Parts: sequence; C-alpha cells; structure tokens
Amino acid sequence: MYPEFPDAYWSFRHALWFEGKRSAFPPLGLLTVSSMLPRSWDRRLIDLNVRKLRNADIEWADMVLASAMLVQKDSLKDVVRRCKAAGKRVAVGGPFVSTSLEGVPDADHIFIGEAETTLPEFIRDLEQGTTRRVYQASDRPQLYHTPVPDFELADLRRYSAMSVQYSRGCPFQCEFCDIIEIYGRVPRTKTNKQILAELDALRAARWRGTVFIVDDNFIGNKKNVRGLLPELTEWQERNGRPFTFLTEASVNLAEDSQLLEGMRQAGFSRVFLGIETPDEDCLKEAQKQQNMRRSLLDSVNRIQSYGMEVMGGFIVGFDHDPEDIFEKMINFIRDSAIPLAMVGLLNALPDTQLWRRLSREGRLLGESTGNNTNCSLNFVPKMDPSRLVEGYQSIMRSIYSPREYYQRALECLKRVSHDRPQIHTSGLFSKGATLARIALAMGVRDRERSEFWRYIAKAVLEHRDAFADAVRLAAMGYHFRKLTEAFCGQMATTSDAIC
Ligand code: B12
Ligand code: SF4
Repeated sequence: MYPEFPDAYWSFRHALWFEGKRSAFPPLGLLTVSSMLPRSWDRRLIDLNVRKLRNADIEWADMVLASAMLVQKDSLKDVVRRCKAAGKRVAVGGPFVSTSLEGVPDADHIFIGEAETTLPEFIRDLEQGTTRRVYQASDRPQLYHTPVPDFELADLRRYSAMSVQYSRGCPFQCEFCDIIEIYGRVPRTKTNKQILAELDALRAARWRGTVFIVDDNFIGNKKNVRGLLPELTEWQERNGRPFTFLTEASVNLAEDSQLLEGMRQAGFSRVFLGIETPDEDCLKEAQKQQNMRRSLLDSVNRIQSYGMEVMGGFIVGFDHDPEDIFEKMINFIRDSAIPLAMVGLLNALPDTQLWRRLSREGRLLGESTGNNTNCSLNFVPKMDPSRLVEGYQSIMRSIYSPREYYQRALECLKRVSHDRPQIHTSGLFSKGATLARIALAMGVRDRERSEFWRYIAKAVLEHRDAFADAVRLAAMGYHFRKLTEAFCGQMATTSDAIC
C-alpha cells in the first residue's frame, strides 16, 4: 500500500493530467519488497496516488505492507488506522519510519532500514509464529542479491515514468542530507547483469519512454558506473533504444568527460544536480566541497553540452545566506538555463548532522513536514523568518513567471538539443490528445496564453527536432506556476489578457 502525496512540486500533478497519467513514478520500494516475498503469496499493489483505497482492497488482504516518506505520513496513518479497524496485520517500512521520531503507533510491525536485511527474518518468524514488533536492519546489505522488482504489479499505464535503482548511498557528507544516514557513505551497486535484467523486465512489460534511475548519486561509485555505461549503451542499441534515462548525480559529474560521454551514448537526457546555492560560504557551511571545485555555472553548462537537461535542487535558509541571496539565486537560475529548479527552504530532517547541530544550538522547533516547498520552517534561522519566507516566495514567483521560465526553457533547449543519440520512444508529449489538452489549458484558458504561443512559435522555429521536449517543458512550467500560486501567492501577469 502506498499512501497519497500532498499536492507538492514533486507531485507533478498539474502536468501529469496533460499526459493522461495519475502519478509520476511507481513506488519502487514496495515493488522491491514484493519481489522478496515468498512466491506462494498472492499480492496486489494499491498506490493511492493512482486510485482510491476501497474497503474491498483491505478485506482481500491477510496482511498489509505499507511504505512512506515523511511527506506521506498523514495518509499513511489514515491507511494504517483503516486496515487495523478491519482487523488486518499491518507492517510499515521505508524512509519515514526508518528515520522518524514519532513512528506509527498503530502498526503491528515496523521495519527500519533496508528490506534485504529485515524481511527474510520476518518471514521466518511469521512461519514460526514468533514475530516481533520492530525489525531493525543490522547492516547495509550488498545489492547483489536484490531481485528484479515486481514491475508487473503496477498498472504501468498510470505512470509517467518507470524507476529502477542501480546504487544506494553517497560518498559525500552534506550536512543536511539524510541519504548518508539512511543508506550510508559507501555506495553499493547492483551488477550490470542485474540492472540489465530490470530493463529487460520493463521492456517485456511493454514500457517505452522515460526510466528514472533513482540513485541518490548515480556517480557515487564512479568505477562501477564506468563499467556499466558501455553495457547500457549496447543494451539500448540492441533493443532499439526504448528508454531515455533520467537520474540524480553530484555536480562533480561535470569534471569527468568519460562519464559524460558514456551517459550521452547510453541515452541519459536529464540529470538532477544538488546545486543548493551559488554562495560559497553557504556551500562551506553545508559541507558541500564538491560544489566548490569549479564554477557552478560552468559545470551546468558542460553537462548540458553533452545533451542532458539539468534540473537543480536549491536551498535558502543557510546561516550564511547573505542579504542578497534571493537575487543571487534568481540570477544564477536564469544564467544556468535550468528550467526545473526545485528551490526549497532548508529543512532539518531527523537524525542528520544538521539536526544534531541545531539541536545542540537549541534551534530546533520540531519534526519537519518533509516538504521543503510549503514555506514551513522547523528550526530558528539566522535570518528573520518572515524575511526568509518572503524572499523564498519571491524567488519562486520570479523564476516561474511565464516570461522568465520560457526564456530559460528556450535557452536550455538551445544548449542540449544537438548531437543526441536518436531515442525511439512513444513520446507522449508529441501525441495528439496530450497536445490538445495542453493547447486548451495553456493556449486558450490560461491568462498567460500569449506567452505560451510566443514560446511555442520560437520552439517550432528554432528547436523543431526537440519539439516534444519543448512541450514537456511548457507543461512542467505550468505545474510549477500553479503550485507557486498556491504556496507563494499570485504572480504578476506578463500579459494583460485575463480570461
Ligand atoms: C524516487 C524518489 C522520489 C520520487 C517518488 C517515487 C515514488 N513514487 O516512490 C519523487 C520524485 C516523486 C519523489 C518526491 C519526493 N521525495 Co523522494 N525520493 C526518491 C528516491 C530518490 C528514490 C526512492 C526509491 O524508489 N528508492 C528505491 C527503493 C528500493 O528504496 P526504498 O524506497 O528506500 O525501499 C527500501 C527500504 O526503505 C525498505 N522498505 C521500503 N518500504 C518498505 C515497506 C516495508 C513493509 C518493508 C518491510 C520495507 C520497506 O525496503 C526497500 C528495499 O530495501 C529517494 C532516495 C532513496 N534513496 O530512496 C528519495 C526520498 C525518498 N525522497 C525524499 C523526499 C524528501 C521527497 C520529497 C518530499 C521532496 C520535496 N521536497 O518535495 C518529494 C515528495 C513527493 C511529493 N509529491 O510531495 C526523501 C525522504 C525523506 C524521508 N525521511 O521521508 C528521500 C529519502 C530523499 C532524501 N534526500 O531525503 N521522490
Ligand atoms: S551529494 Fe547529495 S546525496 Fe550525496 S551527501 Fe550530498 S546531498 Fe546527500
């Protein structure tokens, strides 16, 4: 059972509707857990982001296994309450319960850490009638025995992209990061054979299009990735290039031409970078030395020159934020041509180095909501809190105002849309129904329609080969603008046509 996400930037909800999809990605944690259960067990996946939970779903089950991030905790608690009221055994795992202080009091079993370590023991105990309440992973397992996730449990048509995981963990030590606390600082990878078997499974399930390699840092173990990329390219060639890859990596990717070229050849079209801030003092404070080795703008530009759109994570709320951080951030995002900039307020996640420091300094206010874009702070910042929140909102209103956003999108297309290997995908954003929905919502009903048509005209003239990408970016921009209006207030209009 996968609880519902609130409406957040990362839900992509307003853009998914255009594609006729319900959710961006399937819950890979649960699909992986499912693949480790005894084959004799009947199983179903209920993802509440895709459909409603019915009483019949609960009645069908003997046991409910749920997974959640912090941001899903309200929905998780609701799910657990309903399942317990129906007399079912409930087990919960995943990042929320692995790090949370408050937990899920109603659940029968709590799994802390990775299922590869905890699940076999639980299944043994279940057979012997000796189950415990808490199963805590004693170590971080190697991934060599992790089976292919049960992709067939998910209704693939409902999702915009599929996910696979190659590695867990990251070698860096950013102060605010919970990844290194949950998954460790020694990146563990699957073998090439394992990951190619996962791609085979997705292809056999008739998936075509985007595959998100959900690693915390895809290049965490560079040696192994260097060995993987040629095999990935060969697999793509052999199978008619069915997938385009998206992943997360640290900024030092820009220093490695061999990796960049390997990723280009293998069909990586987007990469999410933890850029965080253009301010060096803040980077030092965050222990993000890997972002200070060369100019961040040059690094982004270099990655884009290998045909990869860069998405970026940005943070305000550091102790060293200068008074003009908001303008600096807006300028950096404009100059870097990063259309999808995920700017958030610094959050202290449980059990991170940041959490421990703020606790020592007596500045913690309570547990984070897990959503760093909803303007809530869970610690006392150095900057006046209302100025910080207002400044954050001004960044969002500025970078997602249509004219500013479309300019970045066009510049990004200019930088990335050359010399990419041809990708044979179904390209949803070039399909008639999707285009019609977008044209109606953004080109007819929206008050910013003239900016939209100006953008589309330029995209047709200048980036005809990347037209599906241009339309996708327009749809994403619309989603981010809607969310910005919800969280950060109405933006100034760039057109005077009001509908
Ligand atoms: C892909 C991903 C997403 C996808 C969601 C995909 C999906 N439908 O699940 C997207 C992009 C939408 C997303 C969004 C967000 N995400 Co996210 N995301 C990830 C990422 C990179 C990979 C998740 C994944 O698939 N992992 C692979 C699976 C195999 O691992 P797993 O889920 O941990 O499962 C293992 C164990 O945890 C355990 N397990 C899991 N569930 C269960 C259940 C049972 C019963 C058992 C026994 C075991 C078990 O066994 C599994 C196998 O070992 C993780 C980082 C990470 N390394 O996990 C962050 C992560 C989960 N996300 C995080 C966050 C904060 C967010 C956002 C809130 C960000 C934001 N600021 O908006 C948003 C929230 C979404 C929203 N709409 O509001 C945090 C969660 C922190 C926390 N403590 O809750 C993480 C850990 C990243 C981070 N740096 O902190 N995310
Ligand atoms: S690079 Fe990313 S995943 Fe690695 S420690 Fe820093 S924030 Fe965490």
